[in-house]
Amino acid sequence: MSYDRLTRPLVREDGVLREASWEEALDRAAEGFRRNIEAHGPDCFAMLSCARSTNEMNYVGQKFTRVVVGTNNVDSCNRTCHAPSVAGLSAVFGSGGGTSSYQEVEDTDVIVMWGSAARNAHPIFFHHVLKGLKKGARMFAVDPRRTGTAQWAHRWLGLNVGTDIPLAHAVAREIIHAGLHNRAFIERATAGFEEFAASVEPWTLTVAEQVTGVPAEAIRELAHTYARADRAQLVWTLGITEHHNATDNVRALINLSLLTGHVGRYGSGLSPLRGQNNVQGGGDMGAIPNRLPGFQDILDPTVRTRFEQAWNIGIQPRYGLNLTQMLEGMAEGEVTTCYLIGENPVQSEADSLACVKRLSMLDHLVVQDIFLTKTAQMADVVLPASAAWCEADGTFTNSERRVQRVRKAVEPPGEARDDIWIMCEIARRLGHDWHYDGAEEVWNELRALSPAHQGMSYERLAELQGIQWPCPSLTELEPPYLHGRLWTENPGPPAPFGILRHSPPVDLLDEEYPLRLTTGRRLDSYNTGVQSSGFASPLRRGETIELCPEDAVRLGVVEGEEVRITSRRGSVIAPVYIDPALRPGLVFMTMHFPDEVDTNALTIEATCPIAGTAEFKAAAVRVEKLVAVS
Ligand SMILES: Nc1nc2c(c(=O)[nH]1)N[C@H]1C(S)=C(S)[C@@H](COP(=O)(O)OP(=O)(O)OC[C@H]3O[C@@H](n4cnc5c(=O)[nH]c(N)nc54)[C@H](O)[C@@H]3O)O[C@H]1N2
Ligand SMILES: Nc1nc2c(c(=O)[nH]1)N[C@H]1C(S)=C(S)[C@@H](COP(=O)(O)OP(=O)(O)OC[C@H]3O[C@@H](n4cnc5c(=O)[nH]c(N)nc54)[C@H](O)[C@@H]3O)O[C@H]1N2
Ligand SMILES: [Mo]
Repeated sequence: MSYDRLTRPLVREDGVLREASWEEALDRAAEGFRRNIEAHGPDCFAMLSCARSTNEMNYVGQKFTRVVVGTNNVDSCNRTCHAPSVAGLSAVFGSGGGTSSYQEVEDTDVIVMWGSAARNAHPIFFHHVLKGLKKGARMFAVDPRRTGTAQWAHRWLGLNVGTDIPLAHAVAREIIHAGLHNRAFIERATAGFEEFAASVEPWTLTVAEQVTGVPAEAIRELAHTYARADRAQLVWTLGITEHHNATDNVRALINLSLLTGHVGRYGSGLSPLRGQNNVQGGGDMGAIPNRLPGFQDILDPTVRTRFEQAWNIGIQPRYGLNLTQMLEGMAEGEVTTCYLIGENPVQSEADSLACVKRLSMLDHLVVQDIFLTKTAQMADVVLPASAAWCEADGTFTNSERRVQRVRKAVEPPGEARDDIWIMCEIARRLGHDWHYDGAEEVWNELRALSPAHQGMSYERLAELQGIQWPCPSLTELEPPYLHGRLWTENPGPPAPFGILRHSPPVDLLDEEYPLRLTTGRRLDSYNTGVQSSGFASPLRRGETIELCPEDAVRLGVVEGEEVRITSRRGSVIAPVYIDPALRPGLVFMTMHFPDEVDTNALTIEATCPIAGTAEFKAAAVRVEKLVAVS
């Protein structure tokens, strides 16, 4: 199916959505928020802010939450993907950003792609990878599937799903035993090495081979090549972060960089490639429950005071609810109203049936989107927005922390309006008379409050075609990589090694559910398909249940045959696709076609306790041949 753009506001009447004027829809949206906040206090409100929209929109979104409502309950889809990367990097280095620039992957000796299908999911970055390979870099791919990315690698390490910590520990142990760790760097810039070395000691190559399924020789090669390289880039994405112990996974990879000193220098670093075009920026702008704009900690009283003075309000000195906690709050009746901007949780959350139940418990749901998504269909008020990437002015921030301008090129369809305009109209109805004369005014307000963005005027962003943060000065530029301090005489606070335990996927395999389902992406489609389902292409084959040839034979199924796949939470039917990139026991599905096949009816809502991210990458399932009814 394909979606049509939303062109008029909608309000629910007698159980159905009908068209309404902007006046009526905005009044209804504001009135519902007011009713709930008056009855239950500000913490009954939750906002999901759009990682597809601009920095300026996200700044206004979090300001709406903190100033108009008075809560820190604001989050976005960052929770479903890279919140663990941000948590892990912040814990070690004090900053949640990827440490390197894209260019550096062209000027490095070793590239490790760990749990990342970058060829499909990050084609611009992968273009830089290809240039690096052409210049002689060696590449390793660590992925349960021999993906298109892995096909470019010199070595593919096909590990069992959820065994990344054992693999990283074995790499670390091998580096230490071979004496290849960087003693000077460890001594100067890190903390906790002795304890770390002791903690990885049980992970011999032999033990790791048994647990991970990766041949000892391949683990040894990765360890020696990474440690001996002059410069090395460690790149990871959701294969690492969509697990119940995801922040530990991230820390396990960071440990390898601390052991070898592959961080804080040009060509050596850590790159979690962010998913949606502006999910990095959304977090930087404070559209997360624990940070104010400029990624400044809400618990820091000096930071809070600066914002309280600028905004003329009090800010709660505690973290708000993240997306996972918001959904739990709905189930418990504590979150009763939600302003949902450019997110489709009904189809993107793990265990989608549970998510629908929770959203339906809300007293008042406002959805602001460019399409009438399945989530919007549940709303009391639907507000038609402009598409930020071509119908609005502002900035986006990519995975290398580069802020770039986007410009309005076309008018939004029908009565659709700019995200910021809509929020300001609701704010006005709730007693806050905000006027922004365009996105630049919002941006300049942010710059005055965020040291990392201070030097980025629109003029300079245009002139330099984008600037990476931190950029505190209007005339100077910082190096393209972070944490150069680690290589100086005064390295600052030491970067701690993480002491981590292996914890296998929560959804256990047994006789009833003997196969491991992992989910992810294809090049030709986007997330829940809302924005990519409307085109026809020979590339597109809709949802499939991907099996390796051996499993297909064992199950007696052939390509194209419809089969049933069942987990402990749900069951769906889709055709088989046979893919030799998979290993026996592993099944792969996308999340792109939920209107036809709801993959997230199968996934488990086991979440990382630190970051709140769900284990989308590991469900236990069985696949069954359908019995013909005669
Ligand atoms: N074409 C396209 N591009 C996209 C998107 C899209 O939908 N379509 N979505 C965007 C978004 S929001 C995001 S977050 C990114 C995601 O980008 P990626 O993270 O690169 O994509 P995924 O396919 O979700 O998963 C990455 C890999 O993790 C592997 N994996 C699964 N389990 C494990 C494990 O236990 N360990 C390891 N090491 N690997 C494992 C999978 O086999 C898969 O190849 O892509 C962005 N770009
Ligand atoms: N099984 C499984 N599930 C997953 C994942 C997985 O790997 N496997 N990955 C997870 C990940 S990484 C992510 S990021 C989530 C994605 O989850 P969602 O963000 O919920 O899904 P999207 O399809 O990206 O929806 C984005 C919405 O933003 C709207 N939109 C686009 N531009 C604008 C704009 O300018 N303004 C407004 N107001 N709206 C706009 C689109 O119409 C769309 O409805 O899914 C998660 N779910
Ligand atoms: Mo994502």
